[in-house]
Amino acid sequence: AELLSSLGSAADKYPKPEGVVFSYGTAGFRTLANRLPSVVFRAALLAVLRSKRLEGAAIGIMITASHNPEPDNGVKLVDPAGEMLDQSWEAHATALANCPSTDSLISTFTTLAAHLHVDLSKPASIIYARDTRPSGPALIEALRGALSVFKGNLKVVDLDVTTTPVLHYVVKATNDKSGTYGAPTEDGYMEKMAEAFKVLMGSRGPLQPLFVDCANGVGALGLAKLSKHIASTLPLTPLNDAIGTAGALNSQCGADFVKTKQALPPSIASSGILAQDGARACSLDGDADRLVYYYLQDKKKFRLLDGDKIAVMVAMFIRDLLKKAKLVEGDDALEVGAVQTAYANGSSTKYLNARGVPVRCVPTGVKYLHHAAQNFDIGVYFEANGHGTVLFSPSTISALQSATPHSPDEANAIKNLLALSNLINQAVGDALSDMLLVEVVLAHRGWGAPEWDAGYEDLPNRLLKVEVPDRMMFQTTDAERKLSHPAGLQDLIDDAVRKVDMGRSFVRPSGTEDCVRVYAEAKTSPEVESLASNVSDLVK
Ligand code: 16G
Ligand code: ZN
Repeated sequence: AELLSSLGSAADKYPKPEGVVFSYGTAGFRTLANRLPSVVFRAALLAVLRSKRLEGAAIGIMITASHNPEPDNGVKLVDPAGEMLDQSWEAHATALANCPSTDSLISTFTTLAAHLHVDLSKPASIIYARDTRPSGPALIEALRGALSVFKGNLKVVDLDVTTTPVLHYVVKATNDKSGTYGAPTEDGYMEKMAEAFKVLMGSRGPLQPLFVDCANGVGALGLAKLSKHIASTLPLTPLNDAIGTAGALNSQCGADFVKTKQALPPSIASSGILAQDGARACSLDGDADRLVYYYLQDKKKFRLLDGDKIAVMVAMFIRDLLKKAKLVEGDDALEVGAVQTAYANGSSTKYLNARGVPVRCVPTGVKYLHHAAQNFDIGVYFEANGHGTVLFSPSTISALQSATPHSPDEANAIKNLLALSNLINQAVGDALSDMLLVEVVLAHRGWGAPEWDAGYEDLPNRLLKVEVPDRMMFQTTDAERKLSHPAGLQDLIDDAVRKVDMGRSFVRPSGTEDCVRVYAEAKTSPEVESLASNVSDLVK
């Protein structure tokens, strides 16, 4: 009763804006920041409920809107293993966020606690962080307002301004009972990555400096910290690191800009730095969980090395290490598999299939990829947009730890595989960790960006946004590759696809914007343009 009355007075400070319907989507709640204080307050309440339900395991809360424009913000919850919030709890988040009044909030909170068998007297533990958005501090106030209701029985860790993957890591490390995952701090994470990077690099390097576009976001801070540990092997040159400049975040730069525009950020184009011999660059997004690479072919032509290119290169590298470790045949064989979405370029899927790497296709959104990747001994997952990581199953780790090598080469391969499992974030994709991974593979192969790029040629592709009266009319099946509704539409799309060489196209409702997305690929650019516009016309 005391709890509910302090909940009431705290909640009164953060009324729900009228006429807005909130929904916990693929990446939590995300919208204009000024609509979000009540949502953050309520998301924090749910985080406390979840922690109490899980015997006080630490739950993470991240305030970020990733690659969205600066006026947006968002909130998402992180489960104890460092993964996205369990899907069955998303509806509870949505229910709390949409309560119209304090009274209905209190009753929904009470009902939820009862339904979910939460003992409110249990301890709870919350870890939170935010990105660099100017709206962050006000939302953190709302979050603290909710936490203050549970005083005494609540352990709180404030990570202040940091990247999304750092928060996921700290949550996972905090809950790791064995204490072997790493120190549960940002420094602990940087040290763990740097250590593994050094093992993998051995006597290689120093490498040519890497240009890193930080999207004018929080990745700039993470990059600077990481740089201190590894600069002697991999010199890093930050670009677009103006975190204090109003309006700069994700504007004309960052991974999303580069991937959607398939072009250099104007600031990088005009600087001419990529015309230097062997120059390569990468872009992070606004919370540093997406990464794409690029370079100029013959110092002129922009060439994108996206999530698919990363996945293919990394999967083949790991497979080769497994071969060297003599772990691809027999009873103790370990399998590396890849998980993609329908957006993966057809050429990447074909490349992996042709080399015997199993590929699974799942719906868009990290949570689907992550879970599918857990079914492989070593699961490589990347969305084409640069979200991704590589998961080593617990039994794979113990198999590697207990393997008996019969030669120095085998021993070396095993050591490198274990170091990879430490370098790569096991909780969620991290642009900084993925960047080190790419650099390690390039260094081992003795490749620059052009050699990496030469593996396969992307099919020309096009992604269009179509505004429709009701995007929920569009229902998908077969991992979003086909429409089940509206009836008959898929047949028309199939007809359009048949008209072009090597055509592929699909339509899905966006999980983050009020529109449907049309993807098309085909053998030539003119064919892909016509396919994309034909399918868009069918959808309108
Ligand atoms: C979210 C997803 C991202 C996905 C994107 C698709 C997470 C953490 N993020 O940002 O993986 O690519 O949505 O957006 O899952 P869309 O549904 O608007 O196409
Ligand atoms: Zn992001």
